[in-house]
Amino acid sequence: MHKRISTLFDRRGFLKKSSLATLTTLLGTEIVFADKLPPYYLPLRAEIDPMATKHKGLVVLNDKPWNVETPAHLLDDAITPADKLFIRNNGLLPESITADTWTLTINGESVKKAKTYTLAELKKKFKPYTYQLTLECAGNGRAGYFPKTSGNQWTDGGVGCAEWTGVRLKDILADVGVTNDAVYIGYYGKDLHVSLDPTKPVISRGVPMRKALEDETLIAWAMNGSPIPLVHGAPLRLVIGGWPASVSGKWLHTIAVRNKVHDGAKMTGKSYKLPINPVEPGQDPPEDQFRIIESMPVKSLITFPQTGALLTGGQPLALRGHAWAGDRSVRDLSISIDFGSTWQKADLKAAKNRLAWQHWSATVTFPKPGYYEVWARATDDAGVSQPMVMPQWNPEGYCNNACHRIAVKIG
Ligand SMILES: Nc1nc2c(c(=O)[nH]1)N[C@H]1C(S)=C(S)[C@@H](COP(=O)(O)O)O[C@H]1N2
Ligand SMILES: [Mo]
Repeated sequence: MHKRISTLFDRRGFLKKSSLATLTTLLGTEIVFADKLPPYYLPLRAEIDPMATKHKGLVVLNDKPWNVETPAHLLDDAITPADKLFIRNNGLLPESITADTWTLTINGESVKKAKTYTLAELKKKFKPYTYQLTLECAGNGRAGYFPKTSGNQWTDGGVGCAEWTGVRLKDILADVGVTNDAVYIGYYGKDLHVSLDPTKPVISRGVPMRKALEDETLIAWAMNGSPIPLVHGAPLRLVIGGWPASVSGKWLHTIAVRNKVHDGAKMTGKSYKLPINPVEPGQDPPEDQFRIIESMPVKSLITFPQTGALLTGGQPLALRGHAWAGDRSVRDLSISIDFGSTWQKADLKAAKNRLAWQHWSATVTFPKPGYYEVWARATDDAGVSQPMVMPQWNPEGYCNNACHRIAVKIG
């Protein structure tokens, strides 16, 4: 423990002034008897429990930092409600958020002149837009890879599609003035590294200008018509649908317009990258043989019934769920009840807007009592389908878009 947090203490083991300031900010209040803290003692902190506002059926994969997924059957709503949206934090929640004084700064090598807006100015100066946007963690599905890869073992529930309201990043960038050499944007948020060391960056990712300038790329202050919940990035976040949700920066205070590929935390090394060439499962190629994940692959969920359902024979079963395909749209959703031997087309609806998930429904009839699996398989508008069981293995366990499968027993 001493070693990991040693940067917080001075040589005699007292909390440094800067560490105390960090803690005070984090707690949102003064530590009254700070001068009485024993050497090398780190206050426990009265952390806000993000699970207090969540549906009881969500599954905590990690609480330091919080990583929480939503079982598929709880993703049945057309638009994911706040209490059912997955949580993926890389650091500690910033707890003393003040919407009144919050600002967004646009800076970087490729702006004509850096500019800062208050939240109120953003709301007044630019036209607001509302879009349903699918956010999926690139690590969603990691638990399905064999051999096992390290990281949070997400099954199917690191995804959701909420309705976000805010202003277009492209409108803000036009107001600031971007130079011709702009290549990428990078975000900065107010969360803290788990070590409490304020000099350690948590996550600072971004996207190329072509994605940053899309109509649906929002600087959002509302989710499903209400202020964004703390755990989802209050009071302001970047929301970029269709790409790894790691590019949708929470607790957003700064966007840098870069003249090169953004090199913030978790943009370098192998984070959020896939091998350029297929690798043998278990092999880990050198860093220069990886590429940054951009649009997420085609995928779908069966949200009704819940896996393990016991049904009485004879009646047809109505199934439903959602399908999405990164920057693309989904053109077909098919269902199999015989382990992928034959497929039946589902009724697939168009998306409410670009980058929102699409809803599907289907009715199946089981020939006789017994055990079945229902498999769902989506195909995108470029003709690419989900792999049935496991896609190309990769060392970080990203982008597992294998068909979602549920078990049903007909009695
Ligand atoms: N500032 C900040 N932004 C962040 C993260 C974070 O840890 N800190 N996590 C990212 C990752 S990896 C994901 S998958 C999404 C999760 O968004 P959610 O928790 O609102 O579902 O937020 C992204 N934005
Ligand atoms: Mo993520």
